[in-house]
Amino acid sequence: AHRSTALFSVAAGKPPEEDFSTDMVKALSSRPRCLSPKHFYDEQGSALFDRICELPEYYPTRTELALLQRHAPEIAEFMGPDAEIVEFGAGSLQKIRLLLDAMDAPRCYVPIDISGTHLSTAARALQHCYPALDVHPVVGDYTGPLRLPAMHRNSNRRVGFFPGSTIGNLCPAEALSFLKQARHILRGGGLLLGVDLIKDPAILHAAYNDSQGVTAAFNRNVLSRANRELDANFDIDAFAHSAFYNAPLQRIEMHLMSLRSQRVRVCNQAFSFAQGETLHTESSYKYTVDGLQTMAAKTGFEFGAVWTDPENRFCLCWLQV
Ligand code: AVJ
Repeated sequence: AHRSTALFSVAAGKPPEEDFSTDMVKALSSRPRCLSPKHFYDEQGSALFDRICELPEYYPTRTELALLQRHAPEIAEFMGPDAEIVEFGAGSLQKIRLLLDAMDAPRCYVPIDISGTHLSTAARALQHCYPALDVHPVVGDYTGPLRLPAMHRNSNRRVGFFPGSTIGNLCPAEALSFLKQARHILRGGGLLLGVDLIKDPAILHAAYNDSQGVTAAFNRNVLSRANRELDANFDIDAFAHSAFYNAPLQRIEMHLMSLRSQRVRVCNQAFSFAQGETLHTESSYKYTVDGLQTMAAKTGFEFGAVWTDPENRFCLCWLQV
């Protein structure tokens, strides 16, 4: 029988929309101005991100999919039979299919994502393809304290999946505390982590400055979202997409740069931008395999296996609890 995927458990913390208004006002009030990249993902932002994943310059998604495809049997061994899988930042639920197809009787799948409508649509589609799997979507921010549904009764272990180099959105200290929390939740299992690797800055630059301008539209959408949800009056064309590799900090930074001096209204408050002033909208940290190993060791995880592509662009690793 098909189970209903319409009911969500909500992760602890504020609803995403309320969080957006608080964070945006805070970002505009402080210097430097910095907003969490989680606010990119309203419905339109999630759709734009799905388009980014298909861009010729954006290599991470297709590289990781190839790694998953190629090593799924080995990964499935690590995950073990009768597992419950928790995915952090699950998005469109495409990658998990490669694992589900290789796994022995996966019992339950708990995708967590901040983009509620997008998640609900994707969860319904997945449930339809895997009728025996208990799909239990959770809407919310998984970097805060989490309230997960109790472990599935027919499952004996809980494993995690954190693909897409989403961990790169966390600064190193936040990444550490996320991994510590994950390790606590995943008692008895392990975590499959997908991470983008440090490489030729020209390749990184192209991935965040695509020729079709989809990444620019994705970045600017956070201002459109403010206009839609926060009664803001951003002149979207007066902000330029800026993305560059910050080598000392080993991260891509995305900013929105004011092209002229201007004033904007957000939530009934006025803010001014000088020409060239930016709103920092995202950091995307890049790692080395050694760096990941060191980080994992600090959190108590055991490094089980590492898989990389021939060009060393991306890596998947299994962290044993
Ligand atoms: C979802 C954080 C992995 O940093 O590559 C893609 C988001 N931003 N293009 C990334 C993103 C601009 C993406 N992550």
